[in-house]
Amino acid sequence: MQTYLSYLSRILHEGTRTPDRTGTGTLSVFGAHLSFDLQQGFPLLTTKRVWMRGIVAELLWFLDGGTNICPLVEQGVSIWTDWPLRRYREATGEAISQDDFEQRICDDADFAAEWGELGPVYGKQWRNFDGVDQLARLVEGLRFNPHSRRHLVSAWHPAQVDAMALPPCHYAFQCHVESVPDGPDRLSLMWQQRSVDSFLGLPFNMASYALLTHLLADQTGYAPGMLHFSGGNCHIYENHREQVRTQLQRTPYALPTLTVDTAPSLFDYTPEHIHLHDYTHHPALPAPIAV
Ligand code: DHF
Ligand code: TMP
Repeated sequence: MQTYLSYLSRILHEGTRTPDRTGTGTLSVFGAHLSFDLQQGFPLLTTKRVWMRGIVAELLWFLDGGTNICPLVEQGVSIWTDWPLRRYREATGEAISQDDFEQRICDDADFAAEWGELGPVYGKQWRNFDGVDQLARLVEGLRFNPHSRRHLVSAWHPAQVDAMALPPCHYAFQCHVESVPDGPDRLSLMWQQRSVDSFLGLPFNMASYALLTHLLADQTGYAPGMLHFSGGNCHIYENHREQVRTQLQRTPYALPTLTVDTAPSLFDYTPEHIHLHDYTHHPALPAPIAV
């Protein structure tokens, strides 16, 4: 995890002050690469608590093709609530609290359909990009044509980005199968991210793509290999600087590990199939999210 801390330190020391859409202000660099060997442990930060239950819920929701916050909210996961909530407040002028908004999303299906929708975001594009189930194709390709260089999934649909609550930040990923002497073949994954909230978003993204690699490996019989991150605009929000400094003073613990119970298909996993072991971490570092 030293690699993540060095990356944060680079943005802090070499980053340029850049205004941004949310009006918060950031320090940013353009272009960064991080690599994690999934054989060395599961890349969940230990220098602060990272909320694995939320990460699992979000990834399974993507795999299910979800684009409405309702199933997340029903599981007590609020990470996507801010955007529909803001839309509702702006459209109605009602000063509704987040709790009341989420309660209505859970209680009233018509309300959820109208106000909980994020548009054609990740889940839609992964499972139904103009009729193509990219994930089903990916699994078939990995099984039957492992050495293909076309194991690519794109969430970036130019004709639909304007209809999304937030255009995809992690907009594509590619898989790769590699033979290893004296062992099972390994499945590696690289994801592309155009915009990177390095303190709040990236720790989730790292763990989410690591988990996806484990699930894909479980479905295809390969062992998890390398995880690569390729970032465009990599930033630290001004109001996260103190938390970043605190984090940089902390000494990482050994990484946790992850095991997965096999499910009949990539689309049948539940949180009960996914087991995180030995997660020791420093205390949580709360920070405001820029909406
Ligand atoms: N906008 C911005 N500005 N940054 C993001 O990282 C971001 N991520 C989105 C949607 N929009 C975004 C989706 N993913 C949190 C983490 C990931 C995420 C959304 C929110 C978050 O708030 N994490 C906190 C609290 C987690 C908890 O409840 O324990 C954290 O401390 O990690
Ligand atoms: P933008 O659309 O103006 O780039 O704002 C999106 C913000 O959300 C930006 O700070 C990056 C952050 N983000 C992540 O870092 N990871 C994610 O998974 C998501 C959805 C957003």
